[in-house]
Amino acid sequence: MIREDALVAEVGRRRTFAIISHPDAGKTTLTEKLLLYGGAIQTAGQVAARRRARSATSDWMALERERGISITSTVLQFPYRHAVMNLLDTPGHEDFGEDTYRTLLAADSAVMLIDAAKGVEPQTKKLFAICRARRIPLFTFINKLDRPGRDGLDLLDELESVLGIATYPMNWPIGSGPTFRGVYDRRTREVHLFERTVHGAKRAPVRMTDADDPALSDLTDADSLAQFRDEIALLDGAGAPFDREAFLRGEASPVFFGSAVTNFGVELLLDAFVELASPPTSRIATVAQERRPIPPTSPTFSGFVFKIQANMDPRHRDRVAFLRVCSGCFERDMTVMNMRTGREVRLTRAMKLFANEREVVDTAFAGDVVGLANPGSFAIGDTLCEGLRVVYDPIPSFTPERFASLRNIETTAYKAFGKGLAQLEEEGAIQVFSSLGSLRSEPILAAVGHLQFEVVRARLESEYNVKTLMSPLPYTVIRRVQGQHDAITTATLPTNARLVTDARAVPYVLFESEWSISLAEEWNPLLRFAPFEEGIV
Ligand SMILES: Nc1nc2c(ncn2[C@@H]2O[C@H](COP(=O)(O)OP(=O)(O)OP(=O)(O)O)[C@@H](O)[C@H]2O)c(=O)[nH]1
Ligand SMILES: [Mg+2]
Repeated sequence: MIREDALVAEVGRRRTFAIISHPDAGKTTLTEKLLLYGGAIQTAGQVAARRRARSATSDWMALERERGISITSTVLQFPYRHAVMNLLDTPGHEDFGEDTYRTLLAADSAVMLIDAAKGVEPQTKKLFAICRARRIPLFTFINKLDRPGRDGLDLLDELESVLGIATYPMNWPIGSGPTFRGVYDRRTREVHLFERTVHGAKRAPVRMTDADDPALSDLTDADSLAQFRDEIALLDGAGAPFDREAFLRGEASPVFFGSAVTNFGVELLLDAFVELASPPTSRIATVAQERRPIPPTSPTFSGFVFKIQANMDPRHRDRVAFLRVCSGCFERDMTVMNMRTGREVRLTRAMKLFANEREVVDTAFAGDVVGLANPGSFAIGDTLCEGLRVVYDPIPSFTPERFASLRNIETTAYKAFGKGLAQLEEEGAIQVFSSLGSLRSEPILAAVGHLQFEVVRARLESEYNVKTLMSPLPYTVIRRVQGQHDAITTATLPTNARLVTDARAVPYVLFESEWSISLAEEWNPLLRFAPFEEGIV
């Protein structure tokens, strides 16, 4: 077993964080540049790459590369200075919000991206609310400064008024769009001047001068310089110093300005991040029916599965469970208890993850994310532990709002169809129901957003070689039916409602409207039509 001081030192080096925002603000681009500055990759791949250019590391799925959007969250582990970074790139699109939500549960802090031209967008608000509820420390990166954007002060004002978080600009831009020349670091009072490099693929040259350096006037026009100096005077005059405690409580966010695509400001963000972001902290778990915090440096290992992904590596075509280590030290070959199944599992095949690349891992510490080969032993939300029996809170499923039936076109491929659908359901990419009582009927897929359906069809075809036909169904509401088995199977339902079950034979009813639910309630007084998921944050 690892010595206590060694464990404390290892945990203290961990920085586990998610990058979040509304779609297209530049999360994957920033991820790529963080990897570049972290020395984890040599050349940054372009998002929405032109032909032959390398694609972004974290958008590894064929469909992501085709469409230039992130569909699934990605884990990238790399060392930076004294720290070990566990970076989680998340998809911004709300249809994939459940995956982003689960990934945020594994993070200790987050970097929120804001498009300088657009400000606080709807999906950013939703993700912010999740961070706020969990009091996750939040960094803000205002991106795309190379393009004409909104005024810095105006953006800060919006962050404060719309999100209700205090802001503290760590650096400040000089000019914007075509006149953007760099950023001024308010702590060191240095000006970092950046130059564009071809496609932003190499390290940006950085030169420093004094803030009052008259050379500044040679670099930018008089108007931009005057505005910059006025704004700095205003910020300095406003006074309050950066409050690290408020930041750690999730109440104040340090703000950075930059342009991920051209590398502006990325290194400054990374350096401040390593210094300010907190290492893993205690997490609440249930121990013998009692809720209590489990410190990350507790000597016994524990963690939970927050994500499952099949077919990440076309050479292996296996399923990987993503485990967030919450306490202690993980060792390969260790035997742990899966608290859901009550079974002991030996963790023989564990890997360090770098997007879809993997490497055998022998040890990992609280804060790390480890990939476990998953031949069906793990499900999302499972707690694994050694010694002390702890259970981390279950991960709720989002309530689906869209439904469709799915047909396998080539009946010969029925085995692959069943397997593909089961594995994608296990990932939480989709939920699958079947009509009660009719074994041979087509499966009914349920999702929060339409894009999930498209992804499932495309992945069934590319990963399982199964062609399918999908027909949308008119249902919009799902309710869990509670009551006696016989009363459920003989329930009188409105003609446009349908009784279905999930893979564990739990009965649900699909309705087209709330009004239809009232009818069902009236006709079946012995049954309860409960919300799909009770108690989601
Ligand atoms: N001009 C400019 N464009 C940028 C910058 N950063 C990213 N982009 C572009 O914005 C688009 C979206 O970038 P992504 O990094 O894929 O955005 P994302 O936030 O990961 O998007 P989703 O994962 O789909 O939510 C791409 O075309 C990028 O090249 C920037 O600093 N300046
Ligand atoms: Mg992305």
